[in-house]
Amino acid sequence: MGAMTLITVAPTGAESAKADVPALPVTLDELVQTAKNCEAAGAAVVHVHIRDDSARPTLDLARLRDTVQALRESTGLIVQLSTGGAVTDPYEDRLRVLEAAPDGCSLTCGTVNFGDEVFMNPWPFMVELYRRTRELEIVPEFELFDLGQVAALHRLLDKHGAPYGGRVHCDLVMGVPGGMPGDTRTLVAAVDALPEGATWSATGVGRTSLPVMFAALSAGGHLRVGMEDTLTYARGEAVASNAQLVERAAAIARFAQRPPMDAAAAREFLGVRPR
Ligand code: KMH
Ligand code: ZN
Repeated sequence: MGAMTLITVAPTGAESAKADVPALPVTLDELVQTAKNCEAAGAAVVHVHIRDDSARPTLDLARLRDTVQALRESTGLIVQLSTGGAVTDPYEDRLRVLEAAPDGCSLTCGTVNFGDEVFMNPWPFMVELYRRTRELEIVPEFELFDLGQVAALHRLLDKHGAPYGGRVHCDLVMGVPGGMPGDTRTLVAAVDALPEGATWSATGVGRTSLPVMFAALSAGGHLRVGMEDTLTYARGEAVASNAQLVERAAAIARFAQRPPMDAAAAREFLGVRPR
């Protein structure tokens, strides 16, 4: 079998308001339906942020547990919970996310300016989160918003050993105002700096979505798409649904002779514990 593309969908995020973006999945039913549609379109991983009854971001543990269970019942997707949450979430709440027992979680490798705000990931928090992923057998995905975070990932692995599952998989999050730009030369520099043997996906926020997608495919990487990162499909055209973004990514991956990986193959690829 030739090389395949892991597609992750990040359908919701913590930044957009439902009132501004009606297509954003914010209820459990909307999230589950979105996940099913995205799996059918070629996604293998879902990166999950949830909302409360008022559609505001929450890290409520009972809701997170219900979400993990519902996604497992309705899809074969690998369920990756965000430990980034919203920029206002306290560290303790972000650590507690792991108690919802997802397959995987995000782990951002450093603090970064995030638009007008700051996304805080100080070293002691990273280390404690990493320690808990190993203890609870949850596969971390290392989120890298700039090149300094790549250096911090090396430091984490050098000091604290390999992740649960034995694979190092990273996601380059590019084009955040305050982080690394979403262009090919920066992507190549980041990929060159990754730990030996690491695999990686890339996502370009906003208008960097397509350049980053093409650069990632040409450099042998994998893709993350979704309304967490991208709300405009084309000039002047709002994204209609997360599945629309996954369909486009899957089509481009097929053109590149790197068709989407299904969830079973992705489990093996990421070292995720069998269900
Ligand atoms: N919402 C951002 C502050 C993650 O999910 O781990 C952080 C974020 C990263 O989305
Ligand atoms: Zn996220």
